[in-house]
Amino acid sequence: MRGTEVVSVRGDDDDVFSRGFLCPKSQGLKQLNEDPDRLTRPLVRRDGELVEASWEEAFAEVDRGLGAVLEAGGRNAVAVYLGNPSAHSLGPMLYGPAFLKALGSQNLYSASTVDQMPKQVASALMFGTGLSVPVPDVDRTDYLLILGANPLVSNGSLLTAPDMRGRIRAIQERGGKVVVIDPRRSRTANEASEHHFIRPGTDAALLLGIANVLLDEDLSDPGELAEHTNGGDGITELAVPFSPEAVAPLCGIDADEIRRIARELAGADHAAVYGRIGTTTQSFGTLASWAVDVLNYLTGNLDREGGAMFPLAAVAQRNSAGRGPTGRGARLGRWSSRVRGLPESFGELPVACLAEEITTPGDDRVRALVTIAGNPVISTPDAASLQTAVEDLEFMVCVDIYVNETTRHADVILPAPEPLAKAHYDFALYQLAIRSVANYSPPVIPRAPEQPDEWEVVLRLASIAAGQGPDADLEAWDKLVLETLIQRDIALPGSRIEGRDAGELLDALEPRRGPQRMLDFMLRAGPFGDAFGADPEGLTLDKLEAAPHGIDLGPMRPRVPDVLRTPSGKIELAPEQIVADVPRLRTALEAASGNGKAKANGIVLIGRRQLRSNNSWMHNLPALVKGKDRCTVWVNPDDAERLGLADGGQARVSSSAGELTAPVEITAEIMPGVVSIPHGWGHDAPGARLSVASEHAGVNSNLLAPTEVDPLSGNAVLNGIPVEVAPAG
Ligand SMILES: Nc1nc2c(c(=O)[nH]1)N[C@H]1C(S)=C(S)[C@@H](COP(=O)(O)OP(=O)(O)OC[C@H]3O[C@@H](n4cnc5c(=O)[nH]c(N)nc54)[C@H](O)[C@@H]3O)O[C@H]1N2
Ligand SMILES: Nc1nc2c(c(=O)[nH]1)N[C@H]1C(S)=C(S)[C@@H](COP(=O)(O)OP(=O)(O)OC[C@H]3O[C@@H](n4cnc5c(=O)[nH]c(N)nc54)[C@H](O)[C@@H]3O)O[C@H]1N2
Ligand SMILES: [Mo]
Repeated sequence: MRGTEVVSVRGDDDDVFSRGFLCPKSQGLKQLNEDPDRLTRPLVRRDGELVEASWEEAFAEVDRGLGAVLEAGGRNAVAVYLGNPSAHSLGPMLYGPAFLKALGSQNLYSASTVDQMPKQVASALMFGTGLSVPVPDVDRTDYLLILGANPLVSNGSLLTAPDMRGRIRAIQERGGKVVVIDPRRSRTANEASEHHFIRPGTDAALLLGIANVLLDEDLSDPGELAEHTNGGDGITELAVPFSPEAVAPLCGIDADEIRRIARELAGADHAAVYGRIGTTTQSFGTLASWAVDVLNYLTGNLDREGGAMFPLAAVAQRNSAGRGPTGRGARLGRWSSRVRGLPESFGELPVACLAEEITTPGDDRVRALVTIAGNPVISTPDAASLQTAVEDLEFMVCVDIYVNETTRHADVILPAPEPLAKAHYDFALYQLAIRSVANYSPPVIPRAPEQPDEWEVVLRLASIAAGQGPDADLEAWDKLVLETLIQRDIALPGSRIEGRDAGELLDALEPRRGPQRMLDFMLRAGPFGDAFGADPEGLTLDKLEAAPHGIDLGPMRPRVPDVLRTPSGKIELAPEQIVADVPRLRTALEAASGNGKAKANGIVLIGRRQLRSNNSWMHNLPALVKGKDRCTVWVNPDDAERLGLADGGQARVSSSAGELTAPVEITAEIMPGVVSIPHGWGHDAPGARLSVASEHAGVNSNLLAPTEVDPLSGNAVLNGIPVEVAPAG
């Protein structure tokens, strides 16, 4: 920093967790700070144009627009979409729930249903909460089986572990093995000991094939965990039809290889199976997510050092709140989407339903949309339909930093401060981290003049949704949100502040306000906290502020049974809902048997997450888009020849949802029968204000994604989409 100018962005070598490792995207932060397209003043639509307005005018307009829709159509007429950055920003994380509660709409959507919802549903059914996700203990394992993840590019997801390249090399250096299952030879696959192409969407069958071998050859040994588990016997029966010979034609992996992988997995001293977005954004997402942990269990590696373990976070973790092992369990299917009748998960509906909820007439039809840090027009399926649908809305308000493909349709855009101007503590990532870590970063630069903090924007929206108008008493709202949290915690049996006096705790948090006060409370009441005096050595925000490189709280430790929150107090290895979906997988298996060849001729589409992209929104930063255009269709040489495609030529790719044209790259890194297009592109929309991104527009791959979902979780099927590919032009 020089004054308020950002000079450079560097890693912190003394950081207790990252040790200075930085993702290349971090270099974008400086350019984001300088980006003239980044919004610093609200925009309001006047005579069809988005023009600058004061904050007061903007909130008055939101009050008018949302108020009118609420009055005419009721609560469900307003839908909300929470995008990915909102899960990593204190304002929406801490105050978003107050806004949603004030609004009271069942039409809540988020990026979760184009991402990890299947893992959350499987985890909730098996372990009791949606974020009870076992994480591979990569620093102590000897065998890591990775399916559908590319942590060398993504930096690890549902697995917070900086520098996965170094950690993967370390496994191999200590004599261990890393095996990658992916329809593409990814960077991670290149670093691995072994890589197998897999036909997209077939991971659940492969995993059950491995389970079949473990059980058939008597290699399964869950050890002491069996005492804490229901349904273990049921697995044997479920796995019977999935012999390696039966699943091989579907998955495209030889039966002998499947047997060998199963034996090596069982034979390793410490092994972990890890599945990520390739295993969730597919038709059998929940089954695959479940089967990953069935294997961790069968091999005796669940909740064991070097296996797949439950992290313990310093704040906000449901599975360390109160007392285990019994709990309320999964909260799923309490209501359904109006048009297709798809079930809710953890309070939200599948975003694949959003367009039809806007366009289909009837009571409770969505007439207004609030987006917070999301670009659903690019990032969610059947993009063309959603695009048309949002044009049809009566009112739309976006909390965002750009006029992009989604926000260009807004009536009001409320800018958020840039990341460097916000305090940061990553609630979500720490719940999935291979070590318990706490690190708080205060804002490093001041906010733009008059720019409220993001939590203040969210609370004003809450006040408007509650019918209290735009001039909310933020101090009172802030206190109310905090008090609700405190009351819940002191009433919770087994909580570290059970029975304490709320007033006394509030006083102890003085003079902080806003997210800092909330965070201080959560740290202190959390598992490592000072419990407001009970453990003076424990964490407080003061302590974190005095430790700018973070505080390391140790490696993962076994947590069963206390971590469980299922009604039975046991691990549910064969939850009823999941077992009921296995026949659908058997049908796919039977369809592939015998005519595997015919099936393999059909081309399917997968995505390709890129190192210098962050889903759809970092393409306006010159450092991250320079070089040759990256939005290309990858085609295997055999397919290219058969289809008459030339490297550098154009291909027309079409699916049941739509079609697009993009340049071809021929490469043996993609499996025959599979093509790959990265998501997050398509920045040539009229009215968007993305001067750099529009020069590297690319195409939106989600024009091809149909609104099909994994039935258990409502997650969109973004991988394994049947397509036709032909030369264009
Ligand atoms: N085909 C296909 N589609 C995919 C995926 C895929 O693999 N394949 N991946 C999916 C996944 S995993 C995800 S998470 C989603 C992501 O989809 P979304 O959650 O919709 O996220 P983005 O498209 O990245 O858009 C983020 C928005 O937030 C804004 N923004 C950035 N920082 C801030 C901030 O601090 N505050 C506010 N208020 N706004 C901010 C940006 O300008 C942008 O408009 O995409 C999904 N879509
Ligand atoms: N640089 C960068 N980092 C990011 C992001 C980004 O956009 N850019 N996005 C962030 C977000 S929001 C998320 S959710 C995470 C995601 O993190 P990861 O899950 O690691 O994401 P991907 O790199 O997309 O890896 C998914 C892999 O699955 C493969 N795959 C596709 N279909 C199948 C299938 O059916 N079976 C199997 N076995 N594999 C399949 C793909 O080829 C790909 O290699 O990354 C985060 N980190
Ligand atoms: Mo994501």
